[in-house]
Amino acid sequence: KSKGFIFDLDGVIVDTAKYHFLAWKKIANALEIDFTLEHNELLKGVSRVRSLDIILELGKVEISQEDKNKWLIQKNEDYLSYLVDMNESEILPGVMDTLRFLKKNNQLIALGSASKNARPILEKTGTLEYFDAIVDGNDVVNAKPDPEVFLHAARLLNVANEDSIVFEDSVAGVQAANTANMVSVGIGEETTLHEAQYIFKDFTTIDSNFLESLINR
Ligand code: G16
Ligand code: MG
Repeated sequence: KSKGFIFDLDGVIVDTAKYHFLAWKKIANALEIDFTLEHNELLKGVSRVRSLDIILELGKVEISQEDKNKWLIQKNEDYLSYLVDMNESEILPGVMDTLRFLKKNNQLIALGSASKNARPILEKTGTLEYFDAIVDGNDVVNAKPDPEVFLHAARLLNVANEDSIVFEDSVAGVQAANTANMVSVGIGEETTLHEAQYIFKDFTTIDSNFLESLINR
């Protein structure tokens, strides 16, 4: 029987985390708020609206809802400007091999992303066809660390939560996977993602033996 492999998007399939960072940094600077790469970890996997609130909290700055909406629009316009020329070269190393291996072994694949820009990114990178189900920021009410996005994905794949494996680069996403009783595989640094059941630096260090062990567990 097939397992459900659920992939986060930003920072797992594509290297868009750097574009989110640049777009947020511009806004933080405009608001005279110090914003470092370390602060940025707090934003990974977190919704756009919540991300702005976190930045404002960091700077102890309060602004009106009207101004928030203005910055949210600007953030997305700036972010989208980085995606205009996006193509398959932005797929992170080892990801395609993993997707192909899972497909070849008749496994189910879903996207579980907080982003509202997920579909165009999958289209531009030519990865859309690998996904049996897509759940993104347009489909869920509660953002990670709430498990809603992954629970929804498993339901669409028609697999049990226990038979689902989540690949995540964010702390919030790892927590969401754990709460959902799914296998959490952190992609990134051990120091940041220590709550994950397994941690790999990137997909080039995930071999077919490991994937087979997940399929047969
Ligand atoms: C991503 C990023 C977050 C971003 C969120 C919303 O989630 O990790 O930094 O704030 O999506 O993105 P957008 O502004 O495009 O709707 P994920 O879950 O794919 O890592
Ligand atoms: Mg991510």
